[in-house]
Amino acid sequence: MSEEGEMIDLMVETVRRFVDKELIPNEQRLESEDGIPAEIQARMAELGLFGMALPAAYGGLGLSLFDEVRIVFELCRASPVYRSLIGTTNGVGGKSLVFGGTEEQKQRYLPPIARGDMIVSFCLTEADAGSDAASLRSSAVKVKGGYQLNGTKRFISNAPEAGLFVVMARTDASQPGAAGISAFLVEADQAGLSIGPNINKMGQKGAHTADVTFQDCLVPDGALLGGEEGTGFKIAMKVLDDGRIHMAAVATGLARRLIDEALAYAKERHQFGKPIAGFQLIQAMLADSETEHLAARSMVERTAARRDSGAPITKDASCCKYFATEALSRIADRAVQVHGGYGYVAEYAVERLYRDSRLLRIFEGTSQIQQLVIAREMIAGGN
Ligand code: COS
Repeated sequence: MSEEGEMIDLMVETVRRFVDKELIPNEQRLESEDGIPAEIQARMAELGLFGMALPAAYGGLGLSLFDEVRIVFELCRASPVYRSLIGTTNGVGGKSLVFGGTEEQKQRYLPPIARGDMIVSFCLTEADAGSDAASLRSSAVKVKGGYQLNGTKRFISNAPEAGLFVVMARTDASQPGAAGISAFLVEADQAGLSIGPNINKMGQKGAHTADVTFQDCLVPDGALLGGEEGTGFKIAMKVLDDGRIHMAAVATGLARRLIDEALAYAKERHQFGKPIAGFQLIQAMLADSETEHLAARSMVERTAARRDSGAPITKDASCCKYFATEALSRIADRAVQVHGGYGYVAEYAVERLYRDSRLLRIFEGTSQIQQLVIAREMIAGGN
């Protein structure tokens, strides 16, 4: 095996131990302390997790997408709240800079992001522009020396922690669709930027989501991502392609955990004089979940490897996210079912993970948007 292969294997093993020894035992604290304890965040930074997908030239680990998903499979056996904090630095936020930033922008922002010193948030969604992202109405009007931003972004992950916001706003009011949208890099302390209260979600408590408002927020010309107007939407779609594979890997990791919880419980819980794992109706649920997990993992690994080889993967990225997150919901439901009444009470992890799982079929493109992308690409004869 190559030196690089050995290094990745070692990192996967290190993350596996970290998950079992530190992340899973501290899961209850995420909700009670409403956030990730500082010492765990520091350890995540030490392991390089904030910059694992960012290029080594800017201080990241420079992992391929294939290696990234291997790490994510392990990491997401623990509460997805941990992943959430590094999700936007390695994903939609950080990769916007990698794919679309100028050299100067990359040099300025990527190193602190990779170190875990600067969280990035990705601001695309608005109250009236969710699935129809290209209809967004936030504006960026050209003024002397920069742009003036106005508008409110909704459901922004990690907004309270963020040091930098990648903001999609319309620079050309005469273009109502994608072509009029540009991306901006807005630092958190910029006058005119304000963060709303943390939104009380069904699950993933401890991962923060808030609205971000820009009111006459003046940013310099250098804040325009890539230095070119009209490219914002395409950059967003490109980072979402990778993001959807990453999210499918999150679903796969979480599915593994739920199956492990269900299996362990089925072996220890006795009814009718024997462990319930001995009953075929329980076995059927375990087998269906294991099969779906293997299918999801195989799809993710194949698509990540194809993406690394430079193949177009828009369709397959959506297939992965669609299948893996829908499978996760079925697997989470079965895990609760195997636990019976205990699956419905808060002391058991499956109750929390069931709620956490539900978000995956919604964010970074709903299942219905994935279906739409898949069918569109099929009809257009795409990848
Ligand atoms: N990669 C690169 N470019 C892409 C792309 C991709 N994956 N997908 C679309 N584009 C380009 C198109 O080629 C088109 O460019 P041209 O006009 O030069 O041909 C432009 O972007 C607009 O694309 P399209 O016409 O397909 O846009 P639509 O408004 O029809 O919307 C969907 C496309 C629905 C797929 C998009 O709005 C979407 O993904 N919505 C969900 C948003 C989402 O995931 N939100 C989650 C929150 S953000 S974490």
